[in-house]
Order: sequence, then C-alpha cells, then structure tokens
Amino acid sequence: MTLAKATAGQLPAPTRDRAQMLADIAEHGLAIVPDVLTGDTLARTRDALYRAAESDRARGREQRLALDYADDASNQRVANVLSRDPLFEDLAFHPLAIDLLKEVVGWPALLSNISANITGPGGGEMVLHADQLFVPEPWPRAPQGMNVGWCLDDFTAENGATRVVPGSHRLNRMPQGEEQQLDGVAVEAPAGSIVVFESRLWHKTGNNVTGNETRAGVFAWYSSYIYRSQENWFLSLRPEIRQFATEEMLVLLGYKACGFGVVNGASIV
Ligand SMILES: O=C(O)CCC(=O)C(=O)O
Repeated sequence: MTLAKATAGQLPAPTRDRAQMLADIAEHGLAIVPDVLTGDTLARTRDALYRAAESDRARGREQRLALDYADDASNQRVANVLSRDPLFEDLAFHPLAIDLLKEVVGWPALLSNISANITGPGGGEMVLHADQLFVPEPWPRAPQGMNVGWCLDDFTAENGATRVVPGSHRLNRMPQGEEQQLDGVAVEAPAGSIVVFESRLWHKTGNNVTGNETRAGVFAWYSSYIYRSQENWFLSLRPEIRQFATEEMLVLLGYKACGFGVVNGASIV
C-alpha cells in the first residue's frame, strides 16, 4: 500500500446498517452512524458536558493540553467525563459501541479513557496522529483499539470537525515527517451521530474558523486488554459506577482479571 493510494480514499456514507459499519471500518478505517443520540437524551448529554466544562473553568481546573493544540486558549478538554455525570455511562457502555468493539478489537477489551474535546472560535488543529501511538512499530496487522466519537454538536468543516485520512489505517504505521501536515477530510455529521474509527486511522481535531461556535465531541477510546488503560479507573472512577456495574462494564474498566491484573492467579481468560 502506497501513501498516495492509502490517502486517496473517500469518507464512507453515514449508515445505520451494522454490516455496512463493519465494512466501512475495514475499508476506510471509520464508520459514521447518524441518530444514535436523539431528542431529550442528546440535549441532556450536551448540557451535562457544557456544565462540566464551565465548572472546570470556574474552578481553574480547565485542561488545554498545549502539546496537542499548540498552546491555544480556545479548545478545552474535559477528562474522565465518565465520573462527571451518569449520562456518560450510557455513551461509554453503549450497546452499539461495545458490539462494534468486540468485532473490531476483540474481547476482552478495556475502556482506556473517555474525555471530551470542545473546540472554540479560533481554536487550532491537533497534530495528525493514530490513537495507538504507544504501540511500538512494526505494528501487528490488526487494530489494537477503537475510538467512538460522539458528536454532541453538529460537526462541520468550519467548527473543527474531526479530520481523517480515509484508508490511512492500511499503512499500519504512524504518520511520519511531512505526512503530519496532511489536511485530511472533515467528518461532517449532525449532533447525535457517532464516528467510529479504528486505532490506526490518522486523524486530528480540525481548526475552528467560526466566530462564535463551539463543537463538543466526547471520545471514548477502547483498547485491547493487553495495554494499560490511559485513565486509572481504580483511582478516578466515581464509586457508584462500580457499585452498579454489569460484568461487561467491570471487564471494560479493568476490574476483572483478564490474563493481567490477576488475583492469586485467577483470571477470566
Ligand atoms: O477532537 C477531535 O476531533 C479529535 C480528538 C482526537 O483525535 C483525540 O482525542 O485523540
């Protein structure tokens, strides 16, 4: 696979068909699924995120991640949204997300983190990357993780929609040198859609060139169980989540021994 061939790809059309989603992820590296959140649920989830972001700003806990965003003051990240409001449990453990995860990455798997990126007017773009950047190259031939981006606002080319290089997952490596300057294609999608991308797809937050719009996205990043999760759930999980968790949630949060993290040698795999 040459760079030119891999990066000449198109975005897949939005689909609600499960088989098509899996085909799109295999072919393009991503699938776009509309109407996963709708009506009141979408509105309440969006409100919960903006409330958390506002509270972080008011308390001086705001996270900017200068490394990602070249020190601009317009984009805000809200870490560990799972522990901020029960509504985010419904995103992290959404049946469609977990079903696709089992197909794309396999099972058991971990929820590695779930955080929000809110772009703001004038906000700069992120460095082009693949999410499995911590895996030493040469990479295995299969994705080591999967990301589910929840669009809580309409994602548009102007407000910083995630930009992707369709087909780049087939290069099976990180972007190098000048490849990091590739523009990619904006994944435009209405609020309530999810954008599911496998961990080798090159992508970034886009520039927000609007004068007054924000773009809220929640990114649930899952990995194979052989990698340590980014968020340390043992320290940062809101206790009620574990208290009422299903067996599947406990696996995703690393509370079930899966070959690693065993208790006296006992494990479910
Ligand atoms: O904000 C976005 O659109 C993309 C976020 C992203 O790439 C990341 O958090 O790794």
